[in-house]
Amino acid sequence: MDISTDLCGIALDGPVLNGSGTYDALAARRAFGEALDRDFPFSAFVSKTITGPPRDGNPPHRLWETPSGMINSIGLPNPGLESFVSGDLPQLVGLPVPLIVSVMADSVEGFVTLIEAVAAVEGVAGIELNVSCPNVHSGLIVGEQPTETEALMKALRPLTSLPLIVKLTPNVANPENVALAAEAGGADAVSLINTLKATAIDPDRNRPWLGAGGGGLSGPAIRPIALAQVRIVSAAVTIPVVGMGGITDGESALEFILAGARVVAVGTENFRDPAAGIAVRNGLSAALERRGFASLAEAQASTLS
Ligand code: RRO
Repeated sequence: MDISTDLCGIALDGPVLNGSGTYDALAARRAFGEALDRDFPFSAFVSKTITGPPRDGNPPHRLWETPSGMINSIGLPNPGLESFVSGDLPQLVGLPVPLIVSVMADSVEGFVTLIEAVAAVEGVAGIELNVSCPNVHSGLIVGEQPTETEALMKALRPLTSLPLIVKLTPNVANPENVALAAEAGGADAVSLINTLKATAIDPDRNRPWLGAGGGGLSGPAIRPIALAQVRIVSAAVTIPVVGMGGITDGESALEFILAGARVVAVGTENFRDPAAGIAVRNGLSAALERRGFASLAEAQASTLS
């Protein structure tokens, strides 16, 4: 089964990526060594989101398991741009697959600094702009406003010829309006969905379980919402869509392709099984074959809108 594809010019040997922040490729390399490079679980790797200044992240607890899902309140801990560029980034460009670096800032100027620094590094294949984290409260959430999203993209687009992928929030009534704004501003692709705002209460302490009070829900519990949003967004825009939200196996990956996603990403399932990407890739080939598709491209083209 030929499952090779591309994402806005990035050639991929398969359509399964990781969701940003759900898989630590450097820790996995330390744990699994060369075996990991021989069968890396994803066809492109998306880094954890990086900010300009270093961040500690949210107070504990940061994770809460729900029926068929997980709430995270991680709060974007990261070493900051400078340390990332000199430390993790040179190792990440050495992974056996294309690297997409995820960045986030609370101002246009902050995004400019991040993009200029990351785009200058040889071997970076693309940049994902995270305008949708539910756990960072910096006033206006750019990705909730089409006008803000378009203005941001218009400011950033001239800075690099690398593909720019905008990570959309599901926490809006009409995600297609934000996607259309990203496209109008020059985005090469959109990825969705980020997590859904959620909380969990600890009745014994009579307060939220998560240290920051709430977080973002992910996992199979959100898959039907993700599928609906991928379907409506991919019907609205002409740029490719990276679909994610509760993918656990080949069948659920195929659901996203048929909903209009060009490629898919595995997130929460990586916490349960670090080799989930391999199972999803192999399962997708089998699922395509069972449905009589001759290739992934045929399934991508068969999408109903
Ligand atoms: O770090 C986080 O808390 C986080 C981020 Br940046 C994001 O984009 N989505 C999410 O669920 N958690």
